[in-house]
Amino acid sequence: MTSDLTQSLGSFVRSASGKTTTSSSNAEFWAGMASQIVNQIADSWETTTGTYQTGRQEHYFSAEFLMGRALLNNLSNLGLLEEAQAAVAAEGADLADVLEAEHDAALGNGGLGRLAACFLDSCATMNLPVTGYGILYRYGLFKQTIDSGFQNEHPDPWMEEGYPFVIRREEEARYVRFSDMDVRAIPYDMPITGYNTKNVNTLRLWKSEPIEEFDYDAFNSQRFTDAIVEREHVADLCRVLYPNDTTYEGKVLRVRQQYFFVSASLQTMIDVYKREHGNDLRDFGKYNSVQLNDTHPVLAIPELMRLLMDDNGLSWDDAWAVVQQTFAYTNHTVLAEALETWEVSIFKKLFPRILAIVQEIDRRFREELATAGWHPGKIEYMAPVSGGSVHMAWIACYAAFSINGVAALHTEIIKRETLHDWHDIWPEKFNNKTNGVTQRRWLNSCNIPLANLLTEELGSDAWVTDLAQLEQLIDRADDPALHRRLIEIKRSNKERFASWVKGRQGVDIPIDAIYDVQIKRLHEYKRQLLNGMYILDLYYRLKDDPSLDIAPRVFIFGAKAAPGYKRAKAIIKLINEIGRVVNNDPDMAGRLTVLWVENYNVTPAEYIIPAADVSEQISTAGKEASGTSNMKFMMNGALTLGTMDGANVEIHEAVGDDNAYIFGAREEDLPELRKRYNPREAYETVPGLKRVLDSFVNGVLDDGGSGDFYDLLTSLLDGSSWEDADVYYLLGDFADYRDVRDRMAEDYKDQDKWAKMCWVNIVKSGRFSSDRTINDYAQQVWKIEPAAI
Ligand code: C3B
Repeated sequence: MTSDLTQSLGSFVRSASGKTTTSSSNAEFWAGMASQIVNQIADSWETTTGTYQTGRQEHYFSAEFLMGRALLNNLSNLGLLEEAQAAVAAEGADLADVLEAEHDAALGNGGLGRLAACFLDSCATMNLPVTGYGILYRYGLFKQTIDSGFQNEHPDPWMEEGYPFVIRREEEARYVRFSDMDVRAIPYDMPITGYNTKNVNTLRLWKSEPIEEFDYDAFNSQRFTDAIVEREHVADLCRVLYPNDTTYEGKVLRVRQQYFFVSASLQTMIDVYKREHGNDLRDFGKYNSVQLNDTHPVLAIPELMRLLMDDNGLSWDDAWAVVQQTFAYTNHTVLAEALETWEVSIFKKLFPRILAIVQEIDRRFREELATAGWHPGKIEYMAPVSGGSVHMAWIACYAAFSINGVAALHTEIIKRETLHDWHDIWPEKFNNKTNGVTQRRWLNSCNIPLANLLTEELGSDAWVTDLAQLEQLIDRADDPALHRRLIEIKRSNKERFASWVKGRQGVDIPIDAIYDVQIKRLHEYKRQLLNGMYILDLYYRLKDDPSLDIAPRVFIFGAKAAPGYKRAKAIIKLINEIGRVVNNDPDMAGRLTVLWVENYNVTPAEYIIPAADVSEQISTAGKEASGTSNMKFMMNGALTLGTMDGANVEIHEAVGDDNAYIFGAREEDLPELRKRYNPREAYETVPGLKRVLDSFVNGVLDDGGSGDFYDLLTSLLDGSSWEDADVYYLLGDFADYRDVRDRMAEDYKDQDKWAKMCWVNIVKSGRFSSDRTINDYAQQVWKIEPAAI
């Protein structure tokens, strides 16, 4: 019997391509099948939306959703993989090639955006009434090329050729007003399927368009260019995702983007509320709550005040009560440069009414704290408006009923430092929600051989929706036959990755080697440079003593640097220079290989992670809020080489000392250590370190005459003053990192021991599923219940 998919695929593909299926390209097959999926889920989608709207709902506001590819994920969720394979084959094409034709939806920078995407997957799978709201950027995160070792950036017009997974909802457009322009906000809804459920949740992405198609007056009066320029201004709003991760730029366009999407989203929520529950908005917070993903959507707070008061007649006090019931805030970083503050003048220019509301929030805040007897200095520091700036995090902390960090250590640090004034006054608002990742994408779909093994061992695939089930398999850790299978699976994943790299970048890498991986945004605190320094040191050691018996190594990097982050770009060049030296030295052939994976993104991660043996999580302790790739590696059987930072602490706790490689200064010791710290002394005394650092400037590595490597060296040895020399403590941690990394590579030689450690990591990864995280949010913060259709 032919299935539904097989019967109709041909017509969907022909509709997409306007050609016979024989002459349709893989991209056209992709488009046809994507439409076919939307067609299949349309009824359930509408039902789900309707069902959610009658009860209490959660709304996830985020400027970023790093979705990656959608087709495979949807096929797998809907249980249609095999059918799809057969359907495509029946038309003479190959499903793997069709899937490979899809562009990543890279509407995010890094961890924060990918977390939002994992959360949506978990919410849909758990039938939770949660809707995501964001921006339909025309250009996603830039495409990276590496040319002579340098990063170059190129635009990413990800949906220019059509993208069937977003549906334009003309009838649900809203208006968003700025002082200098009014724009139409048009929602593009993306269906979010869950695993093995009929529910289909929604990600609503807003696009800006001019209110009038065209200004014919301007056109007719020969001001043709004016008419065009005006349209372009409006389109500019959603044109591009700001490519900064953990830093912000005080740019007018960015604050416009933020206001645009939160205003449109709140307007929809209010309209739905009125339709379902009547016109008295004082109960709005009974039916709705909003999670603010970092400070990017915090303008929602004054905007909801405005909508409730100006458009719906609520008093200040009633509106503020609603606001305080509605918003919860997640902090994602302790880095000072990430705390958004906007000049008052920008607010004055864009939306004076919002500024007036923020100033009134500020006035009342100051009054409340003064009445409670708090110190004037403290009040001034915490005030929403001070020093000519609006402090978005302070507005969030004041208005929100919940403030959370993203890993246990991170939450402790924000309570103690970043947000300690707030914790002094409102300790009950604070809670921790350790991040998680979806095992559907990050294990079940991307590592099929391992997924099959787990299902076989467990006797069912229950782990796909309940990852903690794997823990039952802990007593299998000592079985040598199981070790063999794990090793074989890892090897086959390495082959798959190597051939993908070969096809993409034209380079060959050895298969039988330790795959040692660091993939994440390029940032000084993440210390990719420390990783590079180790490689260079190992290279010199092998040159000194070619008889050194080490396991062959492939060092894999993937990272984008913010285009304006000069030092991060210098580090990319430096690592590529180390690669050039190592990869071109015949003595290193088959022993050391350095690979830079260009244009790192969600899809490359899906190839890299299953092939990895070592997960580099080496940030300076206290700086990485959580990390999430650490969790993905763990569930794919890679071992963590990490500092006691972010969620590494909890991974270490889950697997124990014997199954993780921890090194480096502890967060609680760093202040004392730093007082006595002299990087120049480390440079002189730590064996090998001088040789490594000297190569930055002695001609071994070539920065193309830019002086960038000299700057890197200076930042490590001298800084601009003794206080900021080597702020991220690379030289302080170098020796310990080298010892532990060497020991790890030694341990790899005992393959049974290694496989056993991998197994422990896999089966203990349950608590790092985003299902666990979302369950915690749903019960403790959002107070929502599953609503299966
Ligand atoms: C990141 C943090 O840097 C990571 O430690 C964390 O795991 C993720 O968020 C998710 O919580 N982060 C980011 O990607 N972008 C920011 N602007 C701030 C934090």
